[in-house]
Amino acid sequence: MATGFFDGVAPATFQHYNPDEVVMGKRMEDHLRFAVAYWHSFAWEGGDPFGGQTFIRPWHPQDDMGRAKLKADVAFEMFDLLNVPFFCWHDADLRPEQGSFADNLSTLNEITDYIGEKMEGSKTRLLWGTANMFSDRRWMAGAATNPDPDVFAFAAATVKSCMDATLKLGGDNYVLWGGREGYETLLNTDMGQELDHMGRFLSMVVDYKHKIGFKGQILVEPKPQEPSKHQYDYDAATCIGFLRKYGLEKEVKLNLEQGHAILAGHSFEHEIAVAAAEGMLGSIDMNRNDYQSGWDTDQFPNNVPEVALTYYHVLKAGGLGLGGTNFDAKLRRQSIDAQDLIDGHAGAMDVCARGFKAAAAMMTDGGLEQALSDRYAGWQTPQAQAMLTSDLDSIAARVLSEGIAPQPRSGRQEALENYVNRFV
Ligand code: XLS
Ligand code: NI
Ligand code: NI
Repeated sequence: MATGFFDGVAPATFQHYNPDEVVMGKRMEDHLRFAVAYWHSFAWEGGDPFGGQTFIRPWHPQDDMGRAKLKADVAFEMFDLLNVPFFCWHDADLRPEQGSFADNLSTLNEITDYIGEKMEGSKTRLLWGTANMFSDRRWMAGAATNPDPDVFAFAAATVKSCMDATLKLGGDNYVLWGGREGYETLLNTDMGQELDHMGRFLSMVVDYKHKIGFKGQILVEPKPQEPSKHQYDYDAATCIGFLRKYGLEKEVKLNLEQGHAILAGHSFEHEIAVAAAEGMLGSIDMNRNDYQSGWDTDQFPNNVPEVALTYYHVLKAGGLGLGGTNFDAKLRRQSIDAQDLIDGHAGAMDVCARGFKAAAAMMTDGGLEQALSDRYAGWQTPQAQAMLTSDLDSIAARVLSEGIAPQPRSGRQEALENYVNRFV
């Protein structure tokens, strides 16, 4: 029976997103793999640092299993209305408020059984699950990096329970985002010890993945700060260095987020290109930050030229694979209607589809790849290639003997920007 929450809501309409349209030999739905983020759409109540709840939902307050099930009913109604292939969750989004670990475990098992039954009647699959180890006060000094070993133990038990639930629901990925894995002040922080604990913790996650036969990807999600002043997973490059140090580079990939890239002083395509260069692009959290406020505003994406460059680099990297496009985005707190939830997601899907098609058209046209191969053409010569296995002495001798004198060439940035503009 329908909950009635979406009664009277106008259906999602799309100008650009057509799941069945074949682009570069594959259905658009299978390229983009859109996912709804349970937390922003159903758990967040509309608060900001200056005010509390603005959304009045029939499943509030979220402290009771009956209302947790109503929330799941509404969520699956929205997945159907949007015809969205995936969703993502934290444990704390799904089940009632946290108590003891035993309470958390039994409510998580109960609600994920319930969600599993709902999935049988729905097309929507699980893109990823994760543990919320940042909201409850027990996590205030970190989870795996907490100075208190009891918190490390609680974190290990929590991640185990969330990996079990992800496996049970057939998830394609398991994500770790360490909002409190960092510090506020070095005056009370042993950074080296915390990093070693985080590396060891992640190794245990990987061991457990293999033990339970989880075939999905393990992903870490970089973010430079907020809520912690300094987060250890600062950006893609920092995470890659960390994974290599602890020998996890073959086991763990990255879940990259548009807004986090901006907070780290990068473009989103920079982060994707860094991960792709290492074969570590796992999945993306698609959203948009306000460029003036300097914090993680988690808005729905609506900038087509930015999205086009994002998907251009995703396509260059070979696509999203087991990953997807998770809308880690929330309504503005004045957008209090059920209709706003539909409009936010449908608009985001359309913007991504439009950007994606522009990216595919640029790939097919090949103009940017041609410009790249022209720019690096000098490296095709045997002398240039030989330099890469040579040494400074021999190269210096050749510069003298051949009188090598570089001739600067235009980088043609404006022409390339004009080229991109023809597609977006
Ligand atoms: C917060 C993160 C979070 C992760 C999942 O900024 O983006 O939502 O994606 O814990
Ligand atoms: Ni985020
Ligand atoms: Ni995210």
